[in-house]
Amino acid sequence: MGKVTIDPVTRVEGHLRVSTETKGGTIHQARVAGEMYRGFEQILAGRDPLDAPVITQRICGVCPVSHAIASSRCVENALELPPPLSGKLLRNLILGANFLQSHILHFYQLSALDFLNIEGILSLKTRDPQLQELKGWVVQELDSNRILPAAPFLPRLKGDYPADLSWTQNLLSHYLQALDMRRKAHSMIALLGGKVPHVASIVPGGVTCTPTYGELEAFRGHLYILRRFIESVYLPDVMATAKQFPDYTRLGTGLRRFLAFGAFPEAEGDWLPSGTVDSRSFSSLREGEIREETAYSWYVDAPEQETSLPDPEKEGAYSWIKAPRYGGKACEVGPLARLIVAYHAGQPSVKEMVDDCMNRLRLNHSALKSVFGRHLARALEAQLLARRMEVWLDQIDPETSHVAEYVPRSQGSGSGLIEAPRGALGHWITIAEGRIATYQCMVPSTWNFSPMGGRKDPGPVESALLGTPVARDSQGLEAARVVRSFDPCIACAVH
Ligand code: NFE
Repeated sequence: MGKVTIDPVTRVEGHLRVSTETKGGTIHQARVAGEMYRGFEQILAGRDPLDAPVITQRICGVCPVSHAIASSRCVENALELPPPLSGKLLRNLILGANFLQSHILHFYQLSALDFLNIEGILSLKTRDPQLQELKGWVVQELDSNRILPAAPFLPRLKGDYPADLSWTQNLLSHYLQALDMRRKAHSMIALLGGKVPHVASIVPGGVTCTPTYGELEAFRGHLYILRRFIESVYLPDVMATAKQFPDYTRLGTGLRRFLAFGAFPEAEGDWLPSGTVDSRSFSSLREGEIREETAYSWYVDAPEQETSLPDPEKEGAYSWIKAPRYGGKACEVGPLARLIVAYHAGQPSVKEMVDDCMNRLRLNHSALKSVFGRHLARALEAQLLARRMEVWLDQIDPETSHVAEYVPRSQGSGSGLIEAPRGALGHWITIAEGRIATYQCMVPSTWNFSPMGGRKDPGPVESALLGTPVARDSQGLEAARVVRSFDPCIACAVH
């Protein structure tokens, strides 16, 4: 029996601990824990409901757009302020740009370092100028005899990094290019929403920006470059990396139960559908099935009313993350869940794209439920989304109003269910006497990184870690690859 704890998991926002126990060379028990309480729901009580989208954006610097939209939607439902179609389409463009930057960030800056043979690159002796430049990133040369490793490339966990140095060099060379692409995505958000992470234009009732034709064309120019990068660099890089690590197209399977809230409204309904898939069977979403459990979380138990009152001394608890359940069951959320729900709901463009990708990789569709399935789902979604954003852009009429007229109301209650880059996101509000009475957020990483629920049932990441083979002298790299495939954001998960 061996134990490996990663604390903190690096290259994530927030504080995440992963503890594993191994028996016979594989992980047979895993616990994931969020380690810092925040209390946004308490901060919101008593405030003006129109301030909720501004305050909840501060939950996270990676996905403020998603919180702004979920928050605006719950206030809109509570105060009966439905946004016009053009407001929804502008939000789609702002959120879409946030998805693109988030997925690119996740693969290149957050995940790729778990796979790249950096030491192999340093051992190469050729004078190739590109190689010399790459070496310059990963070490700081003091003089000809002494070198210092440079973060974030070195030092790193020991592991089975591949011998293929031409693939390594190629992927590493895209690291900086990816940073530039992310900057373009942020510029797109700035054109319609304000400088990230303070997206000012998303309000209950719609979007307050009034983009000119010139600004829409500037947005289109960035989008074109991003789409080309996704199609010709990002997706091919993910597919090539999956080929280097065939084991990880089988590992990290997890629950096989998927949930999506639906995303990107159009005139005829959501472009990406909502629903659940359990054992390949699709069902429509029923909001009443969503609950948060707290049996192993440091919160006061109050089964009939959602609560976020902290209880740091709670016996048996091990995480500041709560345990959302759908119909009493843990569910995986995120790009893979969106893809699988859309596939089983019969969305034709998703089906065609997934079938083509799996054929090209010569992999069965079951390989999607894996570490590389999640990476592929992100890249495929980015490709599909970048193409769809061009359609939304064509539908924007700068001459029309993008926001509903505000009619004051002093009470109501409502929910705002959307998809954030990392998965299903819900905000719920009740308003009394013009102030927020209660506010709840259920966030993608809360679903995926949940601790055990009331039936001692493990959360999605805890399940996905089970059965992962680990090296005898493992420092946790195998577990880190599984964990990171879910794209953790613990700032969001705990909020
Ligand atoms: Ni802090 Fe977020 C996304 C939201 S995740 S990054 O995507 O909502 O849990």
